[in-house]
Amino acid sequence: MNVETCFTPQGYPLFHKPNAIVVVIDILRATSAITTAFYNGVAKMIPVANLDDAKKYKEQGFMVAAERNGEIVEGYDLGNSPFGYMNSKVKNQTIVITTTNGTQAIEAAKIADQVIIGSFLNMDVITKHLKNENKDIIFLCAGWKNKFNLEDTLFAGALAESLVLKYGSDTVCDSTLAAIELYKNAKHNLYEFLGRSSHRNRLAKLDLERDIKYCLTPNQCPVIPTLKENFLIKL
Ligand code: 3SL
Repeated sequence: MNVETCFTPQGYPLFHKPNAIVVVIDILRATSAITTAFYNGVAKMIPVANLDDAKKYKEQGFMVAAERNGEIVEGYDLGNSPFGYMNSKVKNQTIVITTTNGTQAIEAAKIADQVIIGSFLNMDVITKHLKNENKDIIFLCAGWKNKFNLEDTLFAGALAESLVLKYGSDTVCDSTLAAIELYKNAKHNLYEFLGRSSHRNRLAKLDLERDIKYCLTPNQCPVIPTLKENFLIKL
């Protein structure tokens, strides 16, 4: 098992290996919101990278979640808060989703054999799945507008640490080693560690501290969303 970490969607082509499992990571908040959605009974999600495609789905009558720069895009049904999915209205629905970075990362990974959605909320089930599959792994961090971010890297480090500690690994690339070291420094208080990070502050200004705390709490939603063709479904 070879464990690599790619810090931005744009970098993904450098890492792509057809048979590897790609774990898409956007802790604040897209992959946390998607994980929460499936845990609360959403049947299917259709991730789209741009607002034009989201608009077409909206015109066809789909329920659409649209977020840009942390805020719900006017005219859409949901934004990107996990709490928006803790509602019986979403049960058994197919929901289209577009977000600033998370859905760009999913789009970049679409060419892989297996794409799964990772967050602290489903950390242990993801770790077990990766172990059982025993394939090469690429952690694909959504980052922020194709730049590095701290929270996605911390989660890549958390997963890598638990895989390597529990099960060993053949190769770990330098970016994964860096992610593990960061996580070791942060794990005692992730929220505090992220205190000066850009996206935590961006969301705090939007009064979304509650979302941040929730997204950093492990194992609240033991489900694995996975991409099948253009849909996300529960594995
Ligand atoms: O970048 C994204 O895709 C979003 O997760 C950003 S936000 O947390 O909704 O602001």
